[in-house]
Amino acid sequence: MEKIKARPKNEKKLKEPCDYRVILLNDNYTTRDFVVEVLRIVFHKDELEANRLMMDVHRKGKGVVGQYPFDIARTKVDQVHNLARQAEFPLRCIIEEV
Ligand code: TYC
Repeated sequence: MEKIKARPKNEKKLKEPCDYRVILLNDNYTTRDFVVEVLRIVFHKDELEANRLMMDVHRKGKGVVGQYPFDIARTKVDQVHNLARQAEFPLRCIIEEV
């Protein structure tokens, strides 16, 4: 049987790109239905999970709605803010390095 060679000592390990959490923030003006829609459209949550997440953010003030590589996380944040702006809601989300 062929032996699997160990990585030579001087060979640098390639670092995995860092993931980022997307965190949704509660506010007193955005409707619950709108938040659920955003969670379905942008984060591909089903109805049940979207409702659960929305209520979790509503009760706790914020909550993680996904974890992605930086560019994807940033795009999701932009999508949320664009949808919120169009609908004239103050819904906000932020990213945080894992
Ligand atoms: N707190 C809002 C309300 O009662 C609902 C809401 C939930 C808003 C989650 C934002 O990220 C949010 N209408």
